[in-house]
Amino acid sequence: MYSAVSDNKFVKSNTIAYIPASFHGGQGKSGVDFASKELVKKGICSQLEGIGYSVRQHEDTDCNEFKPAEDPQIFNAKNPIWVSEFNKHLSEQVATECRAGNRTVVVGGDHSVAIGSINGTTSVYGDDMCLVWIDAHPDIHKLDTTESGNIHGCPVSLSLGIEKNSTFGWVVPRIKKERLVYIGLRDVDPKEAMIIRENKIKAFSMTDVDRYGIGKVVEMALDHVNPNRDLPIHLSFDVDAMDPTVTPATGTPVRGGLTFREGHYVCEAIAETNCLVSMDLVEVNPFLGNEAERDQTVTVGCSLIRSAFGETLL
Ligand SMILES: [Mn+2]
Repeated sequence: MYSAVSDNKFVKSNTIAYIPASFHGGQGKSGVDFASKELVKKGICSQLEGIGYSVRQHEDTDCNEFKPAEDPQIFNAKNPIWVSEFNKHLSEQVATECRAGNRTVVVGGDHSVAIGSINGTTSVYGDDMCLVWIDAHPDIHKLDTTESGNIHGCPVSLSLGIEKNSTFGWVVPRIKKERLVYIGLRDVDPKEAMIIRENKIKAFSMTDVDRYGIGKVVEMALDHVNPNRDLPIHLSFDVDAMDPTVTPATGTPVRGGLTFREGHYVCEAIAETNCLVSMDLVEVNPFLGNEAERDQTVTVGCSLIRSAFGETLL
């Protein structure tokens, strides 16, 4: 039987832990917390079994259990305690699976869930882990630079330690600046652009995708963070990296994104490194758009995950 399970350099088990991160408090639109259930309904777990994995499906967590009675803003940043407490729980879930030697796929939820997902994986894989961030936005705001106040725009700065705050005191910022790379950027706030430049973070915008083609961009990105392809990779994939014609049901769509094939190619090329140990798939919002748009976005979410875990066209 066909199997996509590769000879991974870090993970020996063929188990993937499917971990719902049904959380919407990192931004203002409800619905994103229902995405994980929709991917399950679409058959993501049986699809992964179909390509050779054994899937451990975690139960959905009710994010309201983590909502405090009082949650004052930090500067503009909204729901800081809620975001922190949900992610602390998620981090422990992810760490337990990584420690057991399993791959993890965290399905959001908004992109703030990367805080817990990354803290969990790096607590096991250490500070040489590479972070490949596929997104229209860099999500590298500090709590005092975000104008929207939505913490889904801040997970990168918390994971790198560019932002430190006692509310997120449990987060250990293990990702090194030189181990982070972006692909797909096209909506960058001036203050974020300044943080990227000051910290000399490698970023490939859509202009680079146009200029070099996606194949060359992914190769350059991996050469930067993982030149010998011997370090573990965490892939954090925001579906708004894709063009809105491909994944319309998402909270902050930006035109001019990755095509269907470009997005899948990124996942396929990362799978080929045999270094991928964990992934986030975030910002699918099944409350947005019409029925066909929602269905299409969920379907593409499933196929991006399959590609990252080794499904190939031939
Ligand atoms: Mn994002």
